Order: sequence, then structure tokens, then C-alpha cells
Amino acid sequence: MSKRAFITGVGSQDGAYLARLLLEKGYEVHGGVRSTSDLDRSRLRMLGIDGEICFHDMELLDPDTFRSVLSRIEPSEVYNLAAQSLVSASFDVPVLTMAANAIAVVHMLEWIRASGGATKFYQASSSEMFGPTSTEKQSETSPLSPRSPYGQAKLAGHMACIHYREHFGLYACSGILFNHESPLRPPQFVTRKITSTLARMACGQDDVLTLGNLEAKRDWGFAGDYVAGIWAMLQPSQAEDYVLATGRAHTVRGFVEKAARVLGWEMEWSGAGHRETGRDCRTGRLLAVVNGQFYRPVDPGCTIGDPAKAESRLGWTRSVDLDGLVEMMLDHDLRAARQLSMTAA
Ligand code: GDR
Repeated sequence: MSKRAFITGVGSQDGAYLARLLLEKGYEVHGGVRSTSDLDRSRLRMLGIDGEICFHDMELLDPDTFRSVLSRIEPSEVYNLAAQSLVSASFDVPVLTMAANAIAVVHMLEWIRASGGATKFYQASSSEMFGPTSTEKQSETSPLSPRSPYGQAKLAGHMACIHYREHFGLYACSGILFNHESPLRPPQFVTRKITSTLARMACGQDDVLTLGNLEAKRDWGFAGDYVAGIWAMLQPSQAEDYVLATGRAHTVRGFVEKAARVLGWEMEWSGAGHRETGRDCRTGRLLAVVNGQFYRPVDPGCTIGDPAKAESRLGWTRSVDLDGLVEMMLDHDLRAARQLSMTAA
């Protein structure tokens, strides 16, 4: 009999990649979505799996909706990926962020406990839980001291998992994932904002890339690799938490330079802080400007994760490095921009 998985947030980047992986492994895949009729199926369509998932309406802020779905499906594995996932937005909507990213987690764990505890549970925790850090790598045992409402809510969900595992014996684990990107990443996140804007600029559809803190350093990996780690976490006999990361960090500035180079532009920066600009050193074309609007009230300057535990215990590996990721995202965004130019012509 095939295993039955329930993924909350199945239409998201991670939800789509995970659904494809589970389908390949022979799972029956159910997806929780806010509204079946309004669901953005574009990512599932891009992966060619739109028609292979059973969708169910559920609302993270209304536990009755997902309790009744879970009771009907009785999944063997629940992957909780749905969240208010924008760190920047969490400063404006802290209460909603706590409700979606923490309280909903407790409701799901309560459902599993009340229904006999046989369902395995994955919680999408985040490197944002570490808070301001040095350049040292963060592991499963590093101190957690989040400074954003998003990180604080994720920490509450994370601790709930540990509590239900230790006190009620549930199979609940958290993946502490560092930034993971792909062509399916929404453009509100910095990597996709960079690749999609530069691709449009290369096709004459946009003028300039506007960014916030260029010195922020992130440990960026490929989302397709990370969902393999997520699945692997639910397979051992013992539930544990794992960091998924590459172990290397790059600045936003470095990411822009890599992406620009793929398009034949060599970045040259001038000015400082909010007045900094970047031009192609060969033609002088203005490519990037800094705008204080995209700075955050608090931002962990640098995040680097230590994936050693996931590598040794789960055999987790990565197939795409940062250069490959930049090329993959630009390739997709250039094709989309060229397509738009052709349809407009
Ligand atoms: P992050 O990702 O907040 O780390 O959370 P994001 O891509 O939004 O920001 C990364 C860094 O880039 C800096 N930055 C900008 N960010 C955005 N979005 N837009 C800009 O214009 C810009 N300019 C500079 C930010 O300040 C930040 O330092 C992601 C999300 O996926 C979370 O849900 C997840 O938990 C963590 O990664 C791990």
C-alpha cells in the first residue's frame, strides 16, 4: 500500500518540489491549500504534477479546517510547510505571523496526539531562529536568539515539536533550513528578485534593480536538494532535528555580481550605504541602486549553517552549487522574459 502524505503549503516552492519527490517515491500526495479555487498552481504546473495531487481547503488560522482534513485523510506523514514566510513582512504583522507559524503548529501536533500519535510530523524551522550571529557555522546545538517576529514565531513552533517529541513521544522533527532558492522562488525574496529583474533588464523590460542591504550574507542552496533532506528526516526510526545548509555564505552584493556576470555585465560599485549604485564597468549602464526602504529593522548580518549531522546521519548531499543555482535561475528568468518580448511583439 502506498504511503499517504499531507503537505501544507503545497503550492509553494518547497511544497511543489517536495510533492514531486514524494510522487516519484510512490506516495499518495494530499495538499493543504488556502483555497482550491484561488490556488496558484504555477509551480506545480512547472513541475508537471498539478493533476497528481489531491487538494484540500484549509486555513492555518482556523484549526478546525485542517483538523477535519487530517481526520479524513489519516496521513502517515505530515509536512508542515505553510507559513507566513516573509521575514520582512513579519515586522508589520507579528500577531498573524505568530498565529500561522507557531499556534497552528501546536494545533497540528495536538491533532496527531489525540489521534493516537502514529502520524510522523515535519516542521519547517528556519535559520532565522538563530538571530544575529558571527561568522561561525550554526548547528543543531547553537544558541537560538531570534530578533525578527518571524524567527520568534518559528522558534515557538520549533520548541513545540521538541516538547511533543520528548513529552508525548510523537515522531516530530524540525528541519532548520538555511535559505534555499530556485526558479520557483517568489520574487519577494532577494535571489529571485535579482535574477528576474536582471533578466528583464537584459530584455529591455526593466530599468534598474533596487535593493536593500548589500552586505547581508546568506547561506544559499538549491531548494530541490533541500526537500530530499526534508523527506530523509522522517525516515529513520528515531525523530531528530537537522540543519540543512551548504556551509558557505555569500553577500547579496556577491550574488548580484555573479548574476550580472552571467549576462555579460561586470559590476562596478560607487557611493556608500543608501546612496550606493552599481554600473556595468564596460558601458557605464546603471544596473543597481540601493534604497533604504528594503532595509530591515533588524537583520542577522550573516548566516552559515553546518550540515554535518544531516550529511553523516541522513547521507544528505547537494547537487547544485551557488554558481549553478544562479545560472539555473537566470536561465529560467531569461526564457520567461524573452517569451514576454515575443508575445508583445
Ligand atoms: P530571508 O530571505 O529573510 O533570509 O528569509 P530574503 O531573500 O528575503 O533576504 C535575504 C537577505 O537579503 C537582504 N536583502 C533583501 N531582501 C529582500 N527580500 N529584498 C531586497 O530588496 C533585499 N536587499 C537586501 C535581506 O535584508 C536579507 O538579509 C528566507 C525565507 O525563505 C524565510 O522564510 C526562511 O526561513 C529563511 O530564508 C531561511
